[in-house]
Amino acid sequence: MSEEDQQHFLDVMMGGLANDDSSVGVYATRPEDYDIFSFYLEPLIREYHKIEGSTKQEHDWNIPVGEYVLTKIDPRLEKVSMRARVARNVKGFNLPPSMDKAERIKFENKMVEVFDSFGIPGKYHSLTPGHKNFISDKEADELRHKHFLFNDMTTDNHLTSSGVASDWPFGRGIWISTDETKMIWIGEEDQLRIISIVQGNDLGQVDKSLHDLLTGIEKSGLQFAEHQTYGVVTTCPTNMGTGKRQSILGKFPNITKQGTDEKKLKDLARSLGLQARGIGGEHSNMDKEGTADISPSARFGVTEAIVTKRLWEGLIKLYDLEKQAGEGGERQNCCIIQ
Ligand code: DAR
Repeated sequence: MSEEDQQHFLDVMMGGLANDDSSVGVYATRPEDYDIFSFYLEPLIREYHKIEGSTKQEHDWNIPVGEYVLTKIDPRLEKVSMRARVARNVKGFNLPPSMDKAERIKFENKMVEVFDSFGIPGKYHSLTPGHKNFISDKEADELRHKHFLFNDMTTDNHLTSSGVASDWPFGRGIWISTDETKMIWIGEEDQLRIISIVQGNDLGQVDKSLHDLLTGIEKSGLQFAEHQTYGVVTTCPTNMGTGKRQSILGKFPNITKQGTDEKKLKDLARSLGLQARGIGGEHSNMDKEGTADISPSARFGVTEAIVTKRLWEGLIKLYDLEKQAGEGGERQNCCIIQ
């Protein structure tokens, strides 16, 4: 291994070496890391994503509209905050952990050109001092209050120790569509987080909105880094495959005992192949109504359509458990999917 690769291997490990609470403890620094360091990363990926034997990531965006409708679970679920996002990294650039300030700014400016041409009305807000679209801390906090903009990355030890947050806030920003249902983070954990947030009850609608945005970006000619086996290349191996996370903000006051027992909801969610997080996403807390961000755990070895199906099926079970917890009892086995 060359000295340069030895340094990159150490950089890949830094997040885990510096944070005892790491789950996988690695962040790739370049797309080629997944091949150069496959002796270490392949077993880790297969273990994390529970992949046995040979598998090749497939993509499928054929997701029905009008089928996964939350009011079928409970008529009160009429207006729910539904989110879907994909992580993407563009060929020809390093991954965020090893970008320097100049590369981060170059990437941001490349994306501004895309926003000016991809035909979806919206506005780019830059955190880069001196950028023509620069926004103040007050304006940035207003976008954070709406749960649009990501937090100050230097407040997350995983991101600072791994280099993901280096040169903050240069090369960071967010593009938001005029109707505020589509947005693109620039320079967070991945170069791009392509996001749709829809207030409603049809999971398929979020996917359509997200896929329209993704297609718009692809039409600009940008090529995303893909691995021949693992699919979409992402900074963290946990996001490999589809890079897709789909979630809703749901209320579970009974299971969480008004937000005092988050672990109960997290454990139940995990048993259903779901992940329960706080309302501000990873490493945040739920509120007194037990509001949590619920998403499927699987990202890799499943298609985009399966991710949505798993969310739907998991939610049916989770809301049934919430109803049982409200009735004071907890049946041993869960509901049958109709
Ligand atoms: N610091 C990583 C995070 C793992 C999953 N979350 C991500 N990628 N945002 C860890 O190993 O804990």
